[in-house]
Amino acid sequence: MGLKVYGLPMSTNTARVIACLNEKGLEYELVPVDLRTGAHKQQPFISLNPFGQLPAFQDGDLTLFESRAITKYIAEKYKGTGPDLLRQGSITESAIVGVWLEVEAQQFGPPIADLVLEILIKPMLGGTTDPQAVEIHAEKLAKVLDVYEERLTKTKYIAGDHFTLVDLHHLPYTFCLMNTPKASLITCRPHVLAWWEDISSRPAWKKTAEGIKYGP
Ligand code: GS8
Repeated sequence: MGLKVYGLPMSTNTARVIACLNEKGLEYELVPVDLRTGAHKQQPFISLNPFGQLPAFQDGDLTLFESRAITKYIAEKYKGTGPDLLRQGSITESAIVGVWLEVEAQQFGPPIADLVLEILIKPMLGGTTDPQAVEIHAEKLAKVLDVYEERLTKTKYIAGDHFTLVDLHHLPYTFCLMNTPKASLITCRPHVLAWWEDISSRPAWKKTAEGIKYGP
């Protein structure tokens, strides 16, 4: 049985999983889940993810949800294929990957998700952006990016001198941010910008991004 991703290419969390599969050059089947009809809150999808959120993933009899746990599984199972995304050959390098995986999930993820929701998703769904909320989320994200700017003066990628799962996890939301006026949060920081240009020009991400379309 092959690999199955349940989700949508324009869902950031689904795109995180697709980006990982593309880095590893793996074949998979994308099973669309229609958010507009609420299919994610109903059977059969909630048997795959009881929280009713995209994505879910199947590898034979194994069912997973939470995009970051799914990518970690893929990176471990296919460690011999494509880039070494977890640096497991070295205890120290893999510990540093672990640190920055947490930073992406706990520090970077929440403000960028809130910002993208406010600026990009709300208007797409017919709502209105709250400019005050935008500034609050942008300020929180700026503080995280200041740490990244400093870090990237010392290392080429976030967890060291190699592209890892840490960088990959940043791709979907940063891609969304770059389609908004708040792209300036990235472009005004030279090391963050150089890092973004590097990681977003990887063929696996370009292929993933082709599926992401905004607007009607
Ligand atoms: C978040 C999933 C999520 O919010 C993960 O997989 O990383 N921590 C989880 N999914 C959104 C789609 S955007 O990618 C979703 O399903 N939203 C609809 C909802 O929450 O009802």
